Amino acid sequence: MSPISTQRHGDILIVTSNNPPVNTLGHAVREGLVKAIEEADADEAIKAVVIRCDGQTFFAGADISEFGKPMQMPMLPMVVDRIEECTKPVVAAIHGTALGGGLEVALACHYRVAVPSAKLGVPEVKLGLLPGAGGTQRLPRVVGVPKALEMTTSGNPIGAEEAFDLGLVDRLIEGDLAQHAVAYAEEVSDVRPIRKSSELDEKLAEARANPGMFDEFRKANARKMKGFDAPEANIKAVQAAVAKPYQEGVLDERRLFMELMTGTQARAQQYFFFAERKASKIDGLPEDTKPRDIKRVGVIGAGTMGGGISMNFLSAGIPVTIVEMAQDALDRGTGTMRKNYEATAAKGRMTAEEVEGAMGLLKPTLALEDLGDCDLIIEAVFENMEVKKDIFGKLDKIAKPGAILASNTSYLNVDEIAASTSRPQDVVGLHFFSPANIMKLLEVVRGARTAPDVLVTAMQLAKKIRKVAVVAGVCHGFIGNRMLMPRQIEATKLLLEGATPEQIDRVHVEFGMPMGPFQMADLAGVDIGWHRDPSRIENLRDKLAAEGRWGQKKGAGFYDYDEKRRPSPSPVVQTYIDEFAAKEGIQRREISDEEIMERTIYTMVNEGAKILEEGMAQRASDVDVVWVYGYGWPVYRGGPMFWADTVGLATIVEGLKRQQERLGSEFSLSEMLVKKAEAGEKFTR
Ligand code: T1G
Repeated sequence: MSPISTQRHGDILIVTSNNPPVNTLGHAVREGLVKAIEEADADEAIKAVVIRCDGQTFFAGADISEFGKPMQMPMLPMVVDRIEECTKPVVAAIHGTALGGGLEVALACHYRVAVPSAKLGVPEVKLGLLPGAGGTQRLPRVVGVPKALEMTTSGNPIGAEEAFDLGLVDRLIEGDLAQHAVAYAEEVSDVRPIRKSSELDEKLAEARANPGMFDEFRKANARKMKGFDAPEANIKAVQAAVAKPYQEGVLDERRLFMELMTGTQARAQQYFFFAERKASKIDGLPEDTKPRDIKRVGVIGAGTMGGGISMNFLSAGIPVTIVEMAQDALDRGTGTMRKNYEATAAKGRMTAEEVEGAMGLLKPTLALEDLGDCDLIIEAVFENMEVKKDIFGKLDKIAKPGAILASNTSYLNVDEIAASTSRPQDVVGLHFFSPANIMKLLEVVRGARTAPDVLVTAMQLAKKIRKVAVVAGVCHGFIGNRMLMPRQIEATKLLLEGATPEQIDRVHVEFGMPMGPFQMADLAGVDIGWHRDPSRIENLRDKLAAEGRWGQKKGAGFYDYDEKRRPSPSPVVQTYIDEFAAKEGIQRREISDEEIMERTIYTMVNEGAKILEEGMAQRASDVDVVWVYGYGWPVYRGGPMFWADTVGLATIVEGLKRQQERLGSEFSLSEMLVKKAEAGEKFTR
């Protein structure tokens, strides 16, 4: 049974796709669309055509799960050209998200009508690709080059109203979309010549008159596009649309598309598209597990984390009761939240009413007892086990039955925290990443006794507050921070052995990380986790902390900073490094970038493998989701485990063995990693 059906409505042919969940343009849909257009051309009684979709959305693009498999005719470029060649006007009726190939189908239609809530975009760049079915050639002809460049290289959709202003949508429909689309088709059924996007030209004039706009665009977006192949290919394809007629420009598009499609970056980003969605699934839970209803959230602690965490819920319209110990801390915390919202509003990303709306849902208090009506309580206080156990003991008496009790701890043992209550089944870890209102990652730490419905509630709530949640087991540092440890240990040892902070950070930044280990330490705070005793100096970090070199916030850390927080190598720190090296009798030497890679990135992969063999992560792709969303691992490398597969696990094992001596006795190779390497297996395919 084809997902494409046709029906007559007077002299209009209505072509409907019913291909849940998002009407992807799989083979059967493509075949059905061509047949429907042929039916329209063959029958004189048909005066015009409407193409629409059942379900949640208009076509949401090509079927990504078909990529890498043998191509099945008709391919999408042929389908869209066939639609445009139809001898009767074709109208696209758009709702939901017309994305990628979906928007390309709409662009090949001669007219487009949409409901105001619809979104239109070309997210291919997020998959390491470009619109490969004429989109790079038709879109600039309809919306102009500047907008086409922005849409193709960002991958972000625009709303139907903006699309209407740009001329991408011809009419906004209030009411029944199908009915109004048919009426619109009647209106245009005898308009000749039929308007074809591929033949439009006037909106290209601006770029012809100002060819420098492409390089200006490249310069203005260099930072965002750094390391990615696809954005530049999108720009080149749009340039071809300006320089050549459609029939030629589309050949450039196809060549550029195939170059991207066969590259590692596209495979990595397509892998990550599914990895992100798989992370929300928890294996082995009873199918019918229902989430608990979360009407009000309590947050303990109004510091950086508590305030950021609260904002996530307030922005999603969920009321929050926030508790602090002292009025000035409470006022400081709520003041910071308001300031953050106002900064967002100043950037036009929120209205003043929305700011008031969010802050209006906040109930500040000094009384822990006020949390008695909360359905979820999140503790975000000082990272100390005794403090947390004391708080959970109190919560056990205050919280209502069935309330979920969560800790935002980033390292500590959630089972031990749970044991300080009479309801361990209601206890879970919700590890947000700082700044909590910005970072998308949420590690959901599953205690031994955590109930299934608590986990299901956490995953569902994560989606509601626009976080990407990953389930982690109870171990020191869970997934992300646990893999960070070998990296930090080796990076510090490398300093004493002869590398410099800037060399180590450069290797990581060249790899594609947003910053290296020491830049990250200076940003987060060198004093994080410091014992606060300036007389106790056991290592380099103690020394820096004792000297007040706490990082950017103090104008000095591993680097020196000027008033604009621009870093420069610190001779003082180099002296400390030399002193520690001398004290430990370390003969300093020239250290290669390769050794830095092997000792700081290969060791992370090894730790990821241990996390998997201990069952502390459900799947390798979850580890990748943690690192892309929690630490900025370059998505065009897929994540540590996907990347290790592309390098080859045998190469990883070889490199670690080469460093075995320097890694020291506390390092051990993961058995799973060695076994997979020997068997020629992979983590992520
Ligand atoms: N291909 C295959 N499966 C897809 C898919 C796609 N394009 N889009 C969604 N799914 C699956 C998804 O894996 C999930 O499956 C289910 O549908 C619901 O998705 C030639 C080459 C449309 C905004 O990049 O942005 O066209 O987990 O959980 O939150 O130029 O899905 O249920 O088994 O995300 O309501 C371009 C990608 C393709 C759009 C809906 N298009 N999709 O969000 O649901 S490349 C895209 C989305 C292309 C042409 C090029 C979102 C959504 P499961 P979901 P949602």
